[in-house]
Amino acid sequence: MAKLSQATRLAGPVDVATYGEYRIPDTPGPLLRFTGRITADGDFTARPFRYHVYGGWFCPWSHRVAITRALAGLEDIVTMSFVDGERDGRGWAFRDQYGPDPVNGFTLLREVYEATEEGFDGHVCVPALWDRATARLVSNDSRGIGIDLATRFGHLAAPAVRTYPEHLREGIEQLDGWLGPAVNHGVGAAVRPGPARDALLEAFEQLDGRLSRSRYLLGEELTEADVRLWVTLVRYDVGPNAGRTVNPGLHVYPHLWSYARDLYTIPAFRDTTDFATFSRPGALLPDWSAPADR
Ligand SMILES: N[C@@H](CCC(=O)N[C@@H](CS)C(=O)NCC(=O)O)C(=O)O
Repeated sequence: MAKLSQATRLAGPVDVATYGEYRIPDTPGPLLRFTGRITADGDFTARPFRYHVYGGWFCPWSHRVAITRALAGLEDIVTMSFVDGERDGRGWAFRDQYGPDPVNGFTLLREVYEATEEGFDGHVCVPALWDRATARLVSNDSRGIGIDLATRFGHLAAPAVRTYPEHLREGIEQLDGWLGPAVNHGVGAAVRPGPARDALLEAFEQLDGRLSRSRYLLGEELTEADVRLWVTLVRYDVGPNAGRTVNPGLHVYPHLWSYARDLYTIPAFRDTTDFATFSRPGALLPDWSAPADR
């Protein structure tokens, strides 16, 4: 077979006139259909170069996986690529800026899902973990992907940080039960006055107190809990709070704000962050490089 040129493996420009606006499918049933896990001896085991993460620079859930992958020292072991930040009715696609699909050569992310399940009619989202060995998606659930990258590859890489250590798992998931709804999922609705805004600002207040007493959320060890929170914090003042409608900015919580900047000094966080991909036009970017003093 002739080798396809790069151009034939790109989706072509976003074309809403032809393909319409992207619509989240309203198919009944769970939207996250792939929830496979990497285990020590099951169908999906940890091997070098076996897995690929399809991500999006704009996407906080992909960002979590990108940070965890870097902290786990897996950049050469689990590959990752990025879809374009714009979409039409065809959904996420591979275009010039972040390049083609390096694994399958597909032009649309939808094809990755369809290659796994014929006629797939669910949610075509990033992040998604692909298995080269069985040629299928393992998971499109960022939580499971993050935990597996953090815990299953220790024999293949030297992690900079173990982000999901056993003794802190309960604390990490407990925090998630609170911060998931109040912050990560609540921040969008907080642009309007109401319970979501109250819960978000109350959470920020409490986090500020907590972070005045410890460097990270669960003490002196950086964990998945920090990764999960941070991807929302870094988007806050240029995304949902770009018009400063929710509050004057993250800086009104001095400990939370210096904690967020402290994390930004770590390459796994800094190098996986591209503000342009998630900033509203004209949004004022706070000084993330100001010394964190922690
Ligand atoms: N709960 C999913 C959420 C992932 C998600 O919402 N991804 C967005 C981009 S940030 C997406 O691809 N959405 C596709 C869609 O809306 O159909 C996870 O944690 O992995």
